[in-house]
Amino acid sequence: MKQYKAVNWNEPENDYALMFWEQNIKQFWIDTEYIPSKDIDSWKSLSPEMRECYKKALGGLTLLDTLQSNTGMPKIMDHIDSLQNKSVLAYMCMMEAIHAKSYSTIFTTVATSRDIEDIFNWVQQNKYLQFKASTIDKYYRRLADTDISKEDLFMGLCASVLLESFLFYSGFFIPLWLCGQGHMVASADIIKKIIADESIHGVFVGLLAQDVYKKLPNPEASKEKLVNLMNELYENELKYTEEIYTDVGLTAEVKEYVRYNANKALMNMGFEPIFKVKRVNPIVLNGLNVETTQHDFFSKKSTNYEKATEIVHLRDEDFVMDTSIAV
Ligand code: MN3
Ligand code: MN3
Repeated sequence: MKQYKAVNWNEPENDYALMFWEQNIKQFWIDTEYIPSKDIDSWKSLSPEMRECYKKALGGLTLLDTLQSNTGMPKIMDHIDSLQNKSVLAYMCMMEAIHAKSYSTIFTTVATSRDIEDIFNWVQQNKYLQFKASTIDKYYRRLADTDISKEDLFMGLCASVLLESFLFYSGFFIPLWLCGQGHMVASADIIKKIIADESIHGVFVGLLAQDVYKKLPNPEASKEKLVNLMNELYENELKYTEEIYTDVGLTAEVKEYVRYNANKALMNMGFEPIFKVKRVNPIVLNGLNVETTQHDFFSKKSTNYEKATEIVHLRDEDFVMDTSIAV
């Protein structure tokens, strides 16, 4: 007969669950604490092409957060033995639902009901977005069975890290780029909170993936599958980027940012970077690097946020990566 176990936080199950739990709690926020309506004048000052790009970027982000909340986190949780790690994933799952909702909080202040309807229809019909979602979901669906291979679990965890640390960034580019120049700053406060969360999610799920990787029967073959998946998604990101950024002339810079974050995803899973990155637009990096905000994994709340008690500012080193490694 199955014995049901209760989660006991007084006995550490591993050396990181409590740390991740506490860091997640420190980063807690809800969308309604922010005031994107401050951006209405800024929104009106943007060109129609820029507004279109921004809406599509946020629509795409909404889709990814919906998938992560509804499927990714719950399916992964089913296959994680540590009850404390499960609790961390459950918390992250709840934050994914807040993320998905927060884009609507931005939409409702800048877009008409008709506009909003158009964006959600566009998301449902855009082949690149649908490809992203269905490709990742394919790996999540394999986790629906109780009896899965170690490789299925590894690939499911990797799919999650690719979503968290890589696939979001073609969408994050435009709010950061605008904010770095003083546009849509209030909405960017929300986006930066999401980025801080995705950063910790990618690191945590990446650690879970690394744990499973050590136990794989044929790690090299599994790694090859991961790299193939990454390349498949990368090709799709390039096309998606062209579709939404060509009219605002930012395609080349977004692609560079996509490669930069693809490398970060690989590093979260314990692998070497494979993409050559020359120079990421400093405005986008500066979009994160304002005095009032931090994004990194060990950051506390934004100083814009009343409950902040202790602030760790971003340093330039947070963005430094070795660009000499390339295949
Ligand atoms: Mn999220
Ligand atoms: Mn996430």
